[in-house]
Amino acid sequence: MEYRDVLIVGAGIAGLRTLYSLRKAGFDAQVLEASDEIGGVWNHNRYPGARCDVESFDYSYSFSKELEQEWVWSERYPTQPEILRYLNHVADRFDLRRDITINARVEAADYNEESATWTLTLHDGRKASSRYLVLCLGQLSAPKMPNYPGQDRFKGETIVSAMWPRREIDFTGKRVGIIGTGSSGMQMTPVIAQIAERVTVFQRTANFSVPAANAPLTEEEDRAVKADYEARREMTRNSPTGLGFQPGKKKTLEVSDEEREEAFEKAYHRLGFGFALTYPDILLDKDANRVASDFLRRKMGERVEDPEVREKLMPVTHGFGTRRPTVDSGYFEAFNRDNVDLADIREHPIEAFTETGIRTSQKHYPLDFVIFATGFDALTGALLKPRIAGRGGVTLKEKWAAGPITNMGLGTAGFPNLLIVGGPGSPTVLSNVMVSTELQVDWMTELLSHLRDAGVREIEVTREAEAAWNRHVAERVNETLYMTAQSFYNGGEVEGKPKVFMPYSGGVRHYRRLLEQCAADDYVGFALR
Ligand code: N01
Repeated sequence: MEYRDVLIVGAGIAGLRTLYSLRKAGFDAQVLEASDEIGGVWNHNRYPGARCDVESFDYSYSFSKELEQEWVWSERYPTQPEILRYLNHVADRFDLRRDITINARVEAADYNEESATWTLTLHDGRKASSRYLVLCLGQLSAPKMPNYPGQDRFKGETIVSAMWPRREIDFTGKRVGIIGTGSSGMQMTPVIAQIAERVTVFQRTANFSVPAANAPLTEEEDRAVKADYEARREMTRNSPTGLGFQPGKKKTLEVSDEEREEAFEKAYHRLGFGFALTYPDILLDKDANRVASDFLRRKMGERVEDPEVREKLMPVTHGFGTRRPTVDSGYFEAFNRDNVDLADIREHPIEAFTETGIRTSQKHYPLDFVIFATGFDALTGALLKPRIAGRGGVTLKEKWAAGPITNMGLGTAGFPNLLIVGGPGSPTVLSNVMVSTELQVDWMTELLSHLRDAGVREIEVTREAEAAWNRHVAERVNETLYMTAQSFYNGGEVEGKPKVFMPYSGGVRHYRRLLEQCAADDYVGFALR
């Protein structure tokens, strides 16, 4: 493969955006994509009911006014097929495909200190090299599967939600077991329940959820947003989560019970994730969090008819928002159907898979399908899959053995000319990914342009800067309740993973200011040579 200025790994939302921006800035860039299709997680997560829980208008690129005006979203929350169509449209509309190589899985990346270049080795032995390497591998893209005794013995079909087969799967007349009750499990349950003969949800941890209030978008809504799209964009960029919501001014317990009930009701029925910002201290103060959690448990409970099932579906292990809540479409109501069961595997754990189903400590569930909606090795999983070797051959895996360390999530010392979009230490998973991604990509594009103009051939995060940033990430999270729960934010989802909080909880707006400040201060925290 030809030598390029920049090699980008991954053709998901971030990779496509990076290619667009770098090419526009005059760089010779190429994307390497492991799959045979672009789209990243939206290519792989094709399970029934897969949908984004950020509104369509906000879960879209802002770099082209024409694209903004041309594309028409059909629903308030876009489905996976619609997002994948959108990403393919973007790839065609901006002629990105000519610089995307599909079926190109990067297995290794080695930094050559003499030439200040990266050499990548693909799964089939092909090599590619470049001055800069930009990793756009996603935060929730390395699927994680359970390892129950007898899993291989099961004679039915096993499907991983994040590696959903492309062929049509017909659940008609079938008994389906769904393991996992995060966003994926909660989204697919009501949809599969409408087709399958029986659905059993194996729940280890009950989860908080706010109803999506999804609906088709009308022409009026489309016109209204497009008449002043920039105002909406500015609101998202200047909000803590990239979703356009500003936290309420008064604290949760400063208002009367009636006022709070009214505010919660309004947010619950309309705002999705915005519910968390009804008051500014819901994720900061445990009493405020308890009140919000109680409200949600009551509302979630009202959606379930059977008192025993209702009780089991109520989250008790953590406060609202300390683990990723979901925005669901009919999850709780699905349990009112005759063909949907809840297996509480915290109370009665799965003992083994059998040839014909799953045996818990309570009973045997005969199944034709088992779906693993069991989540991801979050934030670091995909970055540590390839062997990435920096200075002195030290690998990223070795460097991050005690947990990831980065400067603003963008890079790490010892790995010159390597940039990460959505890396640990960035706010990405705590925000609207689109907004964080565009922010980081625009910043990187300016950075690389500056390096080119200044004749710099090597850039590297300093040890001091990354140590200071990790301290800052830890200080900010200690102001919140995030560490009161085990979650994929803090390594709690994978046994043996370092238990450190990985995303930046200081908010998108603040992160944006820090990026701007860093650039204004001649990229302080990065050594330019
Ligand atoms: O994964 P999760 P997800 N035995 O980690 C359970 C994004 N996303 O794919 O909590 C039994 O949330 C686990 O139980 P526990 C979004 O950011 C976005 O659903 O570990 N159960 C949990 O219930 C989301 O937050 C959209 O006790 C096991 C579940 O599996 C993120 O991806 C849509 C188990 C995993 O939940 C992850 O969501 C979908 C085991 N061995 C996903 N191991 C959008 O709408 C794990 N579990 C944008």
